[in-house]
Amino acid sequence: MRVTHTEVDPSQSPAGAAAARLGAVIPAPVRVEPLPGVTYQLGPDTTVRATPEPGPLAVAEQLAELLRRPTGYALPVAPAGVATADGDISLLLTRESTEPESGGAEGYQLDATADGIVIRARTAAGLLHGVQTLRQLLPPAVDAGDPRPGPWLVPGGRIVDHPRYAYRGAMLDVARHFFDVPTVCRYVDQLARYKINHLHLHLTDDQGWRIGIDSWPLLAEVGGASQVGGGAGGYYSAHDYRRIVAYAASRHLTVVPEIDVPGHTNAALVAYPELAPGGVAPDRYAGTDVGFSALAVDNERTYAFLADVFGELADLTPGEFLHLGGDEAFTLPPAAYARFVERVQPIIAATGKRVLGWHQIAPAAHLDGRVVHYWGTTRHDAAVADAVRRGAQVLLSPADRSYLDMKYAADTRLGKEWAGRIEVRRAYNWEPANHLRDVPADRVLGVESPLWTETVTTPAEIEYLTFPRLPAIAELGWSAPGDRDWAGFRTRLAGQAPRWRAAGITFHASPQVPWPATGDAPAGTGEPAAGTAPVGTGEPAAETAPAGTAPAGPPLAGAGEVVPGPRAGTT
Ligand code: TNX
Repeated sequence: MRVTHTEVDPSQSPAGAAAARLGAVIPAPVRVEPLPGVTYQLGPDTTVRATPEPGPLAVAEQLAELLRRPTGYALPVAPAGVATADGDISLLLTRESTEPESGGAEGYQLDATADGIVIRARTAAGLLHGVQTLRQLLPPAVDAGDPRPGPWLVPGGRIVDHPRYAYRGAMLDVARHFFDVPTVCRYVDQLARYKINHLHLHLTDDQGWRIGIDSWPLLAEVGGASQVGGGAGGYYSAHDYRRIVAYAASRHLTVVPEIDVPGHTNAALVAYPELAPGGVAPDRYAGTDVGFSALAVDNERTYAFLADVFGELADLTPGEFLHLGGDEAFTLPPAAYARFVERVQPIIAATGKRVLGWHQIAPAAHLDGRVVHYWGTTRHDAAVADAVRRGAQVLLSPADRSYLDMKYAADTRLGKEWAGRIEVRRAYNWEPANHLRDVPADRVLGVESPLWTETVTTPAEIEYLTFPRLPAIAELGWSAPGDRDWAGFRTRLAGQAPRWRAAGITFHASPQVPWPATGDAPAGTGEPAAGTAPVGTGEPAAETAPAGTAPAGPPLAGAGEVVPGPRAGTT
């Protein structure tokens, strides 16, 4: 981030401190220009104004809804351009580009003066990213679900910002343990704070099939009724899934659904033994091994099945990608596996979607638009490099950097260790553009942090593994290398803790971060105790919204984000 005009000593005045805060944003913005001595104050008469179109008005309503509870102000939403008063917040769609032509359409410009806040962007997504920045510029109490005293000050200045990568993702494995719609929506809100724009849902695995498919009803009804450890499991009906898609869309995240084939299919084979090699039904599986299951890849019925499944999923999914999994099909010889992938890729393309698959699909024939999802731990992969030479793009989730299910340290209770332990500095200190040798920078589509859930059962556990590593990966996806450094990041990260506490977000109090002292926090890293009961979160608005519409209110900010149980501690 370039910060200009920093001649004010922040310790000398509240306004100076406010100016210093202008750059205290994650992901680091492209350009930050403080206006020393200038401060905006949100007040009881503030109106949130927006260009009178559905997208901007929806973003304005979200912002107002977020701010009403902590401030206690009415914060009406009104169209921009009429009777604008001093002190208003305006969200304006503009034709003018706030970013380079190649930068996509998600950029924004935020201007804070004593007279008001103006966020300009070319798209509603850009406006929402500007709103997320504005939230971080307000005091941490803005994240509280109950009334707080204020004052609600924003440092004066201008931020001009746009993302580095078009794809900034997070994956939630809802197959190993099932998570209900409110929990997924809560996660969406947490991801949106850090300008993540894709939610990858790992919908199927050996332990459970989580999406209702009309033409093969037993997949969900039978295949969904299990999970790791033997619990009841669950699945999303098409209606549930649409609610997740609509909620994510209201936060400008695109859902990327994954049906993992040909391996990781035990639950599907329990439901439909005809798809199993030899037609033999396997037992249900509630353990955590991988690689033992596979579809009957030489059976034509398998491809009719896949055409039905991906066809229905494509109809439910507005986003451009369908993820076919493709990892760890250890029982298949390479040639049979490649033949399978070469049959499935065109099935997905025929639905009008782009193919995304774990990088084991790399050796298969190229198909226009396909993306290989790298999850390895080495800096070179000959098959991936070759797939890129043949036209593929790469999505980066190196397991030793971006996997949210790896333990932080030896004493982390949750998580695994096969890709090493990942403290937040390790998650942050790598460079996507040159991570893989022989993969040119311009073939990298973006980055994603996957959360596998073999060891994860509650929202608090999801959060503990997600924070603070997700913000690190989010910054790699958004901010250019010249705008990033660990020393600055850890300081900005420390500033997020009071916000997470106010919002009730559980996090790992990493010893690598200079968290502010709170006085009331318990010692330790904040890891939830084993056996902590699943948390009943507030019912989100998404629950009540009709399918296919963007729900109005943010259920999960403020009070709805409060998670009872152990709070994160400080170091
Ligand atoms: C590997 S990463 C897997 C998953 C496991 C994960 C656990 C990948 C594509 N496959 O099946 O859940 O490790 O860390």
